[in-house]
Amino acid sequence: MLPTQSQIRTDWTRDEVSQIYHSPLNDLLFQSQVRHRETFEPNKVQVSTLLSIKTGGCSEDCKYCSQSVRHATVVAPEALLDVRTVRERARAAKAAGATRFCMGAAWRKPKDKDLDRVLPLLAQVKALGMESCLTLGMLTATQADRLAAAGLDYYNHNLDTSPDYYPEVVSTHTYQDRLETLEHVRAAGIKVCCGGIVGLGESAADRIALLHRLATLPEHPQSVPINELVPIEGTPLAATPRVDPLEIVRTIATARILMPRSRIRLAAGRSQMSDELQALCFFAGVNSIFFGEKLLTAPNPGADRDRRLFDRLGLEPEPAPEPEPLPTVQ
Ligand code: SAM
Ligand code: DTB
Ligand code: SF4
Repeated sequence: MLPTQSQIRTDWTRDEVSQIYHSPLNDLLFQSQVRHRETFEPNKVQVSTLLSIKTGGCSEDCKYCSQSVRHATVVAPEALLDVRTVRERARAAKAAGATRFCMGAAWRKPKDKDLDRVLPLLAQVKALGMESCLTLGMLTATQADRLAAAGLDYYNHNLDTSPDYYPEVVSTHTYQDRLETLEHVRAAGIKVCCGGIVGLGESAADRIALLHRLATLPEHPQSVPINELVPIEGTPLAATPRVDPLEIVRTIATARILMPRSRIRLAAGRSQMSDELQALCFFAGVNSIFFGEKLLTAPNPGADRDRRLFDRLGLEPEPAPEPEPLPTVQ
């Protein structure tokens, strides 16, 4: 029998978050594992696959990103993928065990006519009975409503770091812009996928401030991706020293305690992590990953390595949830 579930709180103080984050690691991991087991099956992991549907050429200057026009990286701009390619990639992802298909576009914000072209791609994913996720940049309220009406399950839009550190990493849009898009997505009734990056050169206080922001949104994001920076040649952060891996574990465990019913995804960076570090991340509260050779432009562990990892840890991919009916258009 599952233990009684703890209360969901969106009124955490920064001090409380800091105390949790800095507690002795054994205490932190014990607490996060207890929270985890209140809601989730401890050995089941949700599996998503990512596809970049529109790569590169982005006007924004996010210092970590391979797809910004401001950085000379190996990523060449590409046009939006066609319906057939997306259908094939989604089918292959489903056959490989993914239950959610996430499509990303390197836009600051989509134009309405961009959305006209994305909706048929979304329809392909829905037709396969997979959960859908999009990340297209900033959205207006009307655009979020359009995506909701089309049956989009999740929208990814990360806060990425603390409000104080954000301007050190991005200058072409603001934290407030990010918060407004999140508000539009939430108001439209789309599930929110929102997390951040560890290893941007931020301090522990910045990671704590990010976690505090996430856990005090009006509702906890249903999905919280924690990325480790994948250093990309040609970006300003290419030579950033690697963060202490235990800081990633602390970030995850704290997220699990603050947001006990949210899925926490170990997102970018698994290629550069040992199985042992990933094992600690699962123990700390991760129950979702990206599966497949590639993230958007950077490598991800291949299927073979992930099958071995799941075998070594006794983990199992979680079956797809029952699809929700499409909302009726009034
Ligand atoms: N353009 C949209 C946006 O910025 O929201 C969607 C795509 S963007 C690539 C999505 C997220 O990927 C970013 O917010 C960031 O968290 C993550 N990301 C991008 N490049 C990364 C890198 N090199 N290492 C780790 N995470 C990265
Ligand atoms: C998220 O938090 N991580 C994913 C997804 N949301 C869109 C993206 C990771 C990108 C990693 C770098 C790359 O592939 O270019
Ligand atoms: Fe553009 Fe998103 Fe990359 Fe920023 S993170 S440069 S907005 S694709």
